Amino acid sequence: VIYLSRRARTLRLLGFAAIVLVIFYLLATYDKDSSNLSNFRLSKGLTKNGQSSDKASPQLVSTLGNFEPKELEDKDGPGEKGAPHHLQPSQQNDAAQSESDYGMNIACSDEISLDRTILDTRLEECKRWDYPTDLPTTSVIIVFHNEGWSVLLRTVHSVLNRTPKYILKEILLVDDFSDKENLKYELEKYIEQFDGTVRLIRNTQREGLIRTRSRGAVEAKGEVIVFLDAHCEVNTNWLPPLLAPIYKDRTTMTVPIIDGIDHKTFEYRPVYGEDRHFRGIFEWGMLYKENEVPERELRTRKHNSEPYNSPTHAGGLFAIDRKYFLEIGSYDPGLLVWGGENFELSFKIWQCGGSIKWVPCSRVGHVYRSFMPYNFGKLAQKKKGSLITINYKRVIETWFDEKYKRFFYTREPMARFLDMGDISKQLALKDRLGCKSFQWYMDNIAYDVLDKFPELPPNLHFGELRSVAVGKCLDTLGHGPPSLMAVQHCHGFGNNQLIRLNAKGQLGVGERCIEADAQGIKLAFCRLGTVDGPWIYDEDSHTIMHRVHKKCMALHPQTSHLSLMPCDVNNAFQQWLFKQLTPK
Ligand code: LR7
Ligand code: MN
Repeated sequence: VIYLSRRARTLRLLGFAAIVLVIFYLLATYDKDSSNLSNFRLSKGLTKNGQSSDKASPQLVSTLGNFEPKELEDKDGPGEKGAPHHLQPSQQNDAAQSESDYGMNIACSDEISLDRTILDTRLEECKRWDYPTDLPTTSVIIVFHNEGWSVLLRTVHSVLNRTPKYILKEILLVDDFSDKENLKYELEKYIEQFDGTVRLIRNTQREGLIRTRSRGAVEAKGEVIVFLDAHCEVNTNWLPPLLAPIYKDRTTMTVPIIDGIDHKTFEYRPVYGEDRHFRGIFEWGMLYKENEVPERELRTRKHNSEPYNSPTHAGGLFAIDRKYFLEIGSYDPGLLVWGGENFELSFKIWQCGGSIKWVPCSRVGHVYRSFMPYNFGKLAQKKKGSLITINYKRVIETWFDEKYKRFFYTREPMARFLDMGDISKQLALKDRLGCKSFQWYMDNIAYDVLDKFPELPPNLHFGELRSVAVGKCLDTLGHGPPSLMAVQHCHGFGNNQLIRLNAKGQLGVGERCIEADAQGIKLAFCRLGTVDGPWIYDEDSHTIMHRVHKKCMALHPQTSHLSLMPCDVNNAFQQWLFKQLTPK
């Protein structure tokens, strides 16, 4: 038996009491919502547990905040202050050529300074935040495939010009197997001037943006990684507001507000006016949507410029703790090229104990292209449409509960037949991280989705809708709403000919609805928040009746115009057959 002096015993007791207190403290501060990821929280990383929250939280001050530039540059020239730039009539050929090569007017961009100024589109209040001064170092990762030179490099310059030096560890350019000549040696030469701050690595085959980003995350050296598309311009003091929430809680991912840069004139335009906040949601075909932030969410904040929770994000632009991103498996490596990865990451983060915040004080401009200028490469020798749907299918099969999977397959009936590959590793990851159900996510985070996109009634029929009289199929012709529907040769691929009739009388194509007015049968926007419609299909006579007008869908024998006519069950021009399709 070891005999302890009274003093030593007291010390031991005190030490013991201290340990008990610490354990008690840890239990008391154990956040139930994120208990599944508590091992992440306690692991070495950016968690600032135990640090006074004053230091970790931004403070609103009465003067200019700590990272604000004291004055903004005032320059004149093409595109300065984000103004639209117009080319001379003689340059229209170059403009047209670059628009068809890149989906944006690179000829216009080429005339604008790489260091151009843009308008500060933030809320006034944003200038008065003091952020923690020991923010984590950051790698800005820009993946690219055949981007225009001046657009790519303006992205780089804007980051260098508008980011505090000691936070910016590096800009990591990841080339996804581009074949444009100037992106080879010339680019390597160009970035030498930045003395290693700008690093370039290259894929040895086309990987697609999703895998290329995951590779960037592995190669990055910063504590936090920020992804940007290769046609962005970051705005004033964009980075500290993205880093602050991550610094406080390393399982938070942050998203800037994305302003628009016009693909023809490069005008920089704020996406929303003052005082309105939006967040990312989705409809059941997994199309990305934005919705005004519900009161319930806004109320949780003290100031209008503070970050707020969002169910998901557009995909391209966000910040996340690097190790956390790798711990949650980065992106599902089974996702190919483009699409769905934003949902995969969002569901994973929320369901497995993390959070996503949109940050009003961080603004980044993005060029929305006129069309996608690249194909999907050898990796994906399938049609673009079905490839993206395969990605969606992997994501919903991994993260949705049965009930919600049904909504997806109702909206995308062909997806049932697509081969999504093996998702057992994703399911194992979900299990290992102890992630919550999709129902939990819908109830607590994405609670505004069902208001906009209610539960979908089952389809009574889906497939192509063929006219008995002429053997042609109902077709949108690829036009957006409002536009007249037509009939075309039946191609069997679905797409613009994939028609659904649900149990509540709604006739739909993709996310759109088919309606009738005096002009004829039309493709229309579905009324937000509704899933019903006026149509009744009679299995015996094969007519499609409009319940309100009590008339039937009819094809004009001579003009092929579609309209409502008094029902005549014996008229072949009013008879329609649904034919179920399988992917070709
Ligand atoms: O095979 C490819 N390899 C690549 O490296 C294809 C693309 N890329 C690069 C490309 O050069 C670009 O830098 O990846 C980046 C994104 O590709 P874009 O710009 O063609 O995508 P997008 O802006 O049309 O689409 C949005 O959705 C994508 C879905 O996978 C990505 O998440 C994009 O990052 C995303 N963009 C945004 O979120 C910006 C806001 C737009 C919106 C809505
Ligand atoms: Mn983009």
